[in-house]
Amino acid sequence: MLPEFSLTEWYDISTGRLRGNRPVVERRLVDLQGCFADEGEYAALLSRENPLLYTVTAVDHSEGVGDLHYGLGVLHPGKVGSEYFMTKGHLHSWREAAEVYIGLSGRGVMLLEDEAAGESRLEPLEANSIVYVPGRTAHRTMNVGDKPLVYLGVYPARAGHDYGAIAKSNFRMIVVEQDGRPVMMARDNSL
Ligand code: PAN
Ligand code: ZN
Repeated sequence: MLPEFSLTEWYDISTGRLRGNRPVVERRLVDLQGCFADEGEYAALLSRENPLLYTVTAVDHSEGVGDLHYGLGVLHPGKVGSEYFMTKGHLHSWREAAEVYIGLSGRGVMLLEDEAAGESRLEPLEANSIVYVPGRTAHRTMNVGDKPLVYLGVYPARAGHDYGAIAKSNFRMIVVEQDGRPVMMARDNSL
C-alpha cells in the first residue's frame, strides 16, 4: 500500500519537523541524567533551567519484516560545561539492525562505538552528509554548531531501541569543545 503522504511535502523546513499530528518525542536536560561526564556542570545547569535538547518525529509504518521506520531529529545547540548537547544514544534491541543518518541542516557529529570491540569513531553530520551506523554499534549525536541540527535516521522497523545497555556502561568516549572544535577523548581522562 502506498504511504498516505510524500515525506518531502510533509517536511516543514522552518521547524525541522513533519507536519500534521505525528507523535513527537521530546527530551529535556532532565531526561539525560548520567549522559554528561561533568556531573557538577549538569547539576548546575539543571538547577537553573531544564532546556529542550531535542525532538524526534517518528514515522512508523507497519512492523512488517521488510519495513523501514524513520525519525526526523531536531537537536538544539548548547553545552553542558564543554560538552555539546547530545542525544541519549542507544544500541538497537535487534543488534543486527543498521541505520542510515542523513544530515539536513546545522552542524553536528555522531559518536559511534562498536559494542564488542569498544572502538569509537566520530563522523560529521551536517547538510549533505550521510553516516552509516552498522549493526551492533552504539550511536549518539551532538550539535556542534549554533543552529538546530536537523537529520533523518532510517532503520529497520523491527530494530527497537535499547537504552539500558548504554545507561549502564555509557559511551567510552566523550566529545568536548576545545579551541572551538569538537574533540573526542576518553571519558576516564576527561575534565
Ligand atoms: C534516531 C534516534 C534519535 C534520538 O531516530 O532515536 O536521534 O536519539 P535517542 O533515541 O538516542 O534519544 C535513531 O537512531 N533511531 O534508531
Ligand atoms: Zn538508532
